[in-house]
Amino acid sequence: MYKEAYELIKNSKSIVLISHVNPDGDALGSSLAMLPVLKKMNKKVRVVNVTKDLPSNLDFLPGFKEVKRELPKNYDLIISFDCGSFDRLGIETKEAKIINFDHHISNTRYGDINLIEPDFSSTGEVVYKFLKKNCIEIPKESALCIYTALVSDTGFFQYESVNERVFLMASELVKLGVEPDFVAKMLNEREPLSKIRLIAKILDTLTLYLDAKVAVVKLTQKMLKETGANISHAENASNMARSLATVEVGVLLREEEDGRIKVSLRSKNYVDVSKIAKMFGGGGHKRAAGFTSRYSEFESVLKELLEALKKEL
Ligand SMILES: [Mn+2]
Repeated sequence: MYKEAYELIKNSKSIVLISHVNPDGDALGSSLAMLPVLKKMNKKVRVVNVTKDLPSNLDFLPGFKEVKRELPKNYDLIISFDCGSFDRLGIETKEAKIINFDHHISNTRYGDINLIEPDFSSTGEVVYKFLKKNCIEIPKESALCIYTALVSDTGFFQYESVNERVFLMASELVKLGVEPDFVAKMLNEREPLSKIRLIAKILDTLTLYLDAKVAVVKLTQKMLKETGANISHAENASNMARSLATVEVGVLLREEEDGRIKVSLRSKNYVDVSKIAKMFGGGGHKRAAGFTSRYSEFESVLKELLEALKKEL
């Protein structure tokens, strides 16, 4: 499959690298990792993400400024990254062939070639495997992007997906010139004041349920307006809720611009939140998943969710 994907790339002229809406470090990092590789192969390449405000803490990734919101006029191949279902790419067309790089267990396999590794730490790791399998030299810029993808999705080597293979990959990326402290400072030490103000508001809503095993925090559009923060600044809120000693599942209920409510779930030890997200039409990983609710009031969303969680606790 990895060889097949390489053949398809070789036989394509104009390629789109695209990741899911509201991208994280893995989504953007893994797509940007392929940019210098394809440029070296003399391909016409455009990196696309339809999101209006990309997370500013990822602006150090080589190629960040080249990311466009629109597809080019002509292209013959789409490569998608870190995206469990086609609709999360935010594009209409399905005309070109698709290679689907991902590690979500819930991936719907919408590609013509699907490189899905549910046990992998990150989509960055799938990209790394692709480069290795095809004996492609890893450019320094790609190493930085893959490393960023890796630390973003493992919370800097904290989660269950971290194993010897991950450290061996990290070791090689560092050998290729990645400076871990630089990446950590870029990702974590450049917070805007608006984000800290937003987090204060979100944490103020923290409520415990089900014998304090579930912690729920809320984000409203009003909070975004009051603080001037954007929605990507709330990314960590469910992790913070989970970090409480008694808590197994941390939940963020997020009011979207269109009034719908997005639910993100983080578990600590045993609840498979991808299973719960799937029940409500979403997806993700065992310890991190999400869905958009059919309800648009916090109370109804929460009632339904707590009923589902109760059975798993
Ligand atoms: Mn990922």
